[in-house]
Amino acid sequence: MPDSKDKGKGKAPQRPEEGEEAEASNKSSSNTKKISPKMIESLMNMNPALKNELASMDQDKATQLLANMDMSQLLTGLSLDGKNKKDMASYKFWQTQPVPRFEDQANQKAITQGPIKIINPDEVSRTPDALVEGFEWCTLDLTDPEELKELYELLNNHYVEDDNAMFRFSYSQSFLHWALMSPGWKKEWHVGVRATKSRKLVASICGVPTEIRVRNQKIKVTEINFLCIHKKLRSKRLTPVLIKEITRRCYINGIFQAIYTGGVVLPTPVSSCRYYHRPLDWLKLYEVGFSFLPHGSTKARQITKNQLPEATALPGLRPMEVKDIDAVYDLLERYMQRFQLNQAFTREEIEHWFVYKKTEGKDQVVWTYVVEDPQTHKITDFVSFYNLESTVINNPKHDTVRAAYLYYYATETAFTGDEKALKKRLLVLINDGLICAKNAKFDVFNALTLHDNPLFLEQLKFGAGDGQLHFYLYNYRAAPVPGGINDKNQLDEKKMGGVGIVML
Ligand code: MYA
Repeated sequence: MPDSKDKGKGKAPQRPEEGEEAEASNKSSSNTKKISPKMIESLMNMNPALKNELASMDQDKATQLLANMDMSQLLTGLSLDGKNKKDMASYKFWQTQPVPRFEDQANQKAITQGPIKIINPDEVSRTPDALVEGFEWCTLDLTDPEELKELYELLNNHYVEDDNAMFRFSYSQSFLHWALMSPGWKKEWHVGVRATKSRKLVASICGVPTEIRVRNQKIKVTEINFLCIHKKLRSKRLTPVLIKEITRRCYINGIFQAIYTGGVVLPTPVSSCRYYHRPLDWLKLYEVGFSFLPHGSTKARQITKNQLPEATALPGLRPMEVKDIDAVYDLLERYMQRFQLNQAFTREEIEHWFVYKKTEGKDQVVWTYVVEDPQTHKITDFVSFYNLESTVINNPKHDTVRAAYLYYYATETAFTGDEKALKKRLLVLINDGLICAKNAKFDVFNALTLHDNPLFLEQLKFGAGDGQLHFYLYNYRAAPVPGGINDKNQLDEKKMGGVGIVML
């Protein structure tokens, strides 16, 4: 089954684990015992240190050893020698960067939170490093529809795919506009590389400014995304050059920290979450090879199992409007503070990220629904999701899968201190989100194990995916933050309260 490949973001369509649904009642057994050959292959790609060590062993011995390691070891770059030795040496570039080393992060008691390196912007070079002959730097002007289209085309052909090259993310131009021109955005942080002769855009790395809180410390950061290299230019060490260039451009602008995510294990995740998938159109997902028919089930049974009511349940649920901005801002701000790592939104950002304004020629990217109490007219809850389609590669029947990704949500019930009531409320609120997504013709609803999601994922029939998403901070040290999963990569309500940020 596809997985977050070594270069992937862990976000391309990830199929629910084979047999997961059939085994739903047996969740307490260790996942590592059921590890499939494909999963082993993906894990190896995510853990080069382990891969090197296993290369010299025969397959049976390697499989046996893997079965005895737990998922967190496999995912965080631990090697096999039993001394928890982690292999920084294999990261030739990352070992030179101001990021925590694996061994620092394991020694949680010694972690003093804060910047790793103090940067003096006056000492930062005013010119980029040279690129290899035939290529040159460019700054993308995404307000120019032509340049937006160029980035769209680069990503559409070369961005994150699943391991079996069955699906590739297809960020729409409207999506890129939304994601990369948020309040305070800077043109210089939309970095490209062009082939000098043909002028063709062959690589990108982008950032937008925002503020996050790490255990109540507010930090100005750049959110880095859309690192992409044309397939023909892979494995030429262009990535470090791109990362150094965007770092230089951030430093010059007085930003010394960044946040980013990836499916690949790098030094060193501050948190890791797992993907979950809720089929909305099970038959289509089956036809494109995303969903399996669990052993002993039938197509009809799967369709029935995943059916949703047509009407939402919460009285007062309606699309968010401009007039709701203050109420959502206030509610989300309080809700966010319940998580160790969260986004400190401004009012302007709330408007940008959540309010859909119909514009001619632009596809809808974000759907936000508020719950307005019919009596008090107070906004008591909200839920949002965004649209990220994937191209289906080489399928005779379908070209795209329309995936809704759970974005931010919040409810007043969270502040009652009653955990059971919170769970009950979220089951209804998120189920209403599923219904809205189904009515908006989405095929699947994806969510990570962040926020309070472990409270509802299984009951709402989300299946565990094989994709992992790691969260990273650049030039900032912080003790690990729980990601809603335990050492066996299973949902764990005791591991909530960590990640409160959703990265696109
Ligand atoms: S994650 C999405 C990444 N994009 C894709 O997966 C799209 C499809 N794949 C590709 O385009 C290429 O395969 C990429 C690698 C570009 C991923 N993040 O050039 P190389 C390291 C960071 O020969 P290639 C997103 O957008 C690798 O470990 N590093 O490799 C967030 C090795 O270093 P080391 C990565 O395969 C991005 C080196 O690159 C990643 O041709 C956040 C090899 O370079 C990765 N996803 O191309 C970036 N993948 O020797 C960090 C590989 O040490 C931002 N590598 O092992 C940091 C903050 C910067 C701003 C700071 C401001 C203060």
